[in-house]
Amino acid sequence: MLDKVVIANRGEIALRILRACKELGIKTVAVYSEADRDQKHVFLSDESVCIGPAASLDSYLNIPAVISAAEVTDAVAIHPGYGFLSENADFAERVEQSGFTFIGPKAETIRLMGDKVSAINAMKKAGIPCVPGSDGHLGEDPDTLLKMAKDIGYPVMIKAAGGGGGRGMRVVHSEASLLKSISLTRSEAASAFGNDMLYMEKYLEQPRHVEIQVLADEHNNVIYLGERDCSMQRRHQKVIEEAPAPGLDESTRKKIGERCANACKAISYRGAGTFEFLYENGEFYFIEMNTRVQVEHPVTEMITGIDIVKEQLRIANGEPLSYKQKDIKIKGHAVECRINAEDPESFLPSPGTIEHYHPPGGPGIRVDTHVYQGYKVPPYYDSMIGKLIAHAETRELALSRLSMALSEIVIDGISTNIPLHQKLVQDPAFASGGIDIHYLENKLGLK
Ligand code: MV4
Repeated sequence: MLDKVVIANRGEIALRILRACKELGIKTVAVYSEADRDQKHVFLSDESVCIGPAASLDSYLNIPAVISAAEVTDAVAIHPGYGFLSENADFAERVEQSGFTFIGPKAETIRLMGDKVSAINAMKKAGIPCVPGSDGHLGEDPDTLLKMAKDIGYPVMIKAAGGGGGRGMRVVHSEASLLKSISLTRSEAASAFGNDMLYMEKYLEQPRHVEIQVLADEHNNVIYLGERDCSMQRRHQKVIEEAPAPGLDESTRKKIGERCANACKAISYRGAGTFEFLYENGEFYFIEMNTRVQVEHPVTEMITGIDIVKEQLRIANGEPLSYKQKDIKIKGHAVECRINAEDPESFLPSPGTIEHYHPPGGPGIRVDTHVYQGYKVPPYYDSMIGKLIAHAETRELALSRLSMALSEIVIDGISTNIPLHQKLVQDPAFASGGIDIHYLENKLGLK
């Protein structure tokens, strides 16, 4: 097994990775910023290295600092978690060039998926259903663009090839605004991503966000672990995720899952990965692929019994997957609430000291968090302070357990979005299952 791993992240995912390493007998190195000396995983790691000041750019995003930490501690591999450097192809490349194992796909795969046009082209070729749209990048000729949009049919969406996760895109409802919208999106993309390449898709009006989790090893074995529905979101930040997706039947799951697994083989994918789809009228439309472990991976772990982070570590060590597709059985239903340190009304961040903390418990309850009584939520990073996950035989019971757990939690001293979650898990439309990606924003707008 890997001897020693650097955990190049912070917060709950750093602790999650640390626990997976410990279970596999792997030594751990925590790297932390000056604002994160009191992180729980720093206390629990075998070694720790301060890699710079609070600002992410000077610490968690500082490639030489992270690689130096691996060098001075004699580590063999680096786990990037999510966010920060996790989908930075240059980082993955430099990690490998420095003689360490990057726990994730090959740098070239990260690069392929980072350019959304090359990702879509690769997926189309590999048999993944995509949104009807432009074949590659948009050119400059106005007549060609107008004809393309007309053929696709309005509304269309203009997206930046260098964007993703909701950045750099625009809906166009009619011919009158097409060319203007393209030039606006192009200049925004140029300044935001340093890449002004664009593409065009049919705009799907009321889709759900359904994503497929896969695991692939270096021996051409690939499995899919079913799907997650992440439609409950606000401004491209997921709020509640669940698995399986309400109303998706076993044959549909098998069909799209097998396609994703085959696509992984076609591109020699390695590691954990997620195919993001829009799901509308029973059809899947690929939009992006994530090459990292995701925030919401626990709901998949709960319904499959598979430890995704341990599998990432085994794969990085060159081992074959611990499971075959026939071993994967979906058991029950899991729902996750992202707990943020923020005002539940204004959504403004609420950093500060946690004066009292009482976690919830009981059957089927999982809490992934790094916080503890006396912990100070710093103002420098993402406001997510943990995740509450409920698992049960049925979706109804999972929601009821979630509701109970939310009412048990005590987090005093800062504001959290727990009151919002309490309303959402009891919301009739959400409770009936299958809301679309606009549901939450519409609900919040109507208040
Ligand atoms: C779309 C779309 C509708 N039609 N593409 C937003 C994030 C990025 N990953 C892709 N996104 C979208 N692409 C077409 N052709 C609607 C969205 C979208 C969205 C997608 C997933 C989850 C939340 C969303 C919120 C708004 C828009």
